[in-house]
Amino acid sequence: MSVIQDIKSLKIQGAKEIATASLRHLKKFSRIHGFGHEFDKECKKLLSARSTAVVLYNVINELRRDKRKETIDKLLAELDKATELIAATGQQLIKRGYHVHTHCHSSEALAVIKEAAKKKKFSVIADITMPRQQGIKTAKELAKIKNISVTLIEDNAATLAFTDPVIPKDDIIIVGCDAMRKEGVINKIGTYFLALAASESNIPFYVVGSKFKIDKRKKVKIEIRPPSEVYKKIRGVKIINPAFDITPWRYITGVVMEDGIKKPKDILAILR
Ligand code: RUB
Repeated sequence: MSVIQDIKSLKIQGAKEIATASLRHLKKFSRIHGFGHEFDKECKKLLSARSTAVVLYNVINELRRDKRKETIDKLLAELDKATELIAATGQQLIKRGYHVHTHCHSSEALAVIKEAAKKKKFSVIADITMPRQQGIKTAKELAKIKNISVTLIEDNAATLAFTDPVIPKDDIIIVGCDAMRKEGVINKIGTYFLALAASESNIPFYVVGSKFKIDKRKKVKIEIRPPSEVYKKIRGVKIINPAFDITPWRYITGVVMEDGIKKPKDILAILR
């Protein structure tokens, strides 16, 4: 299978992973085809595979300004360094004994959680994340980490994690993001609902994202995925399957970035 197919099928998922897998692919591609017309065409194909997340767009833009193997290497190193810095900063949000709630599978949110687990014992509540259930990947990955106990819940049970003793009560919600825009934070479908519910119960809601998630594109298209991911064909019924939603900034407590924990107004200032 090609990298593009792996991205489309979600075998490779998450904004950062899509960008790093694409950069690695472009490095190999350029060895055979160089950095000319074929390379540009390959970049376009990669960009259209999953167009909502902005990381790939931002790195390809930088690469287009300086098309060299060294630029690819520099971008790959920067992406990894960003995660390392984010993890070091974000881990302080998680206190010993906390119940940390997360949605979908975000490598950057998980980096924060894993870093915190190096020194503290706590629990993580993972939403299953319908329809593609990326939460299972999150739960399995975190279950291997010493100091973390993991609970997997169905997305619609999330509000019970604010109020009900059956599910550990949330102390904090930490999610990743696909893009930070002036309208809000784009992340996996269901994030907005979670943020709304968190705000109702005064649970702090944090987003994790590197500078590569800053989205200055004029417009963004929310990816619509195949209806079959939601349900098989039903005669006379239209099925719509949007992959992401946009959480308005007023529901976000803070954003963990490489250089610290920012307030929504700080991000809006960067975006201006
Ligand atoms: C993944 C998703 C992740 C962000 C951030 O959606 O919404 O929260 O992409 O991920 P999908 P990361 O599974 O549809 O790609 O922190 O790894 O960049």
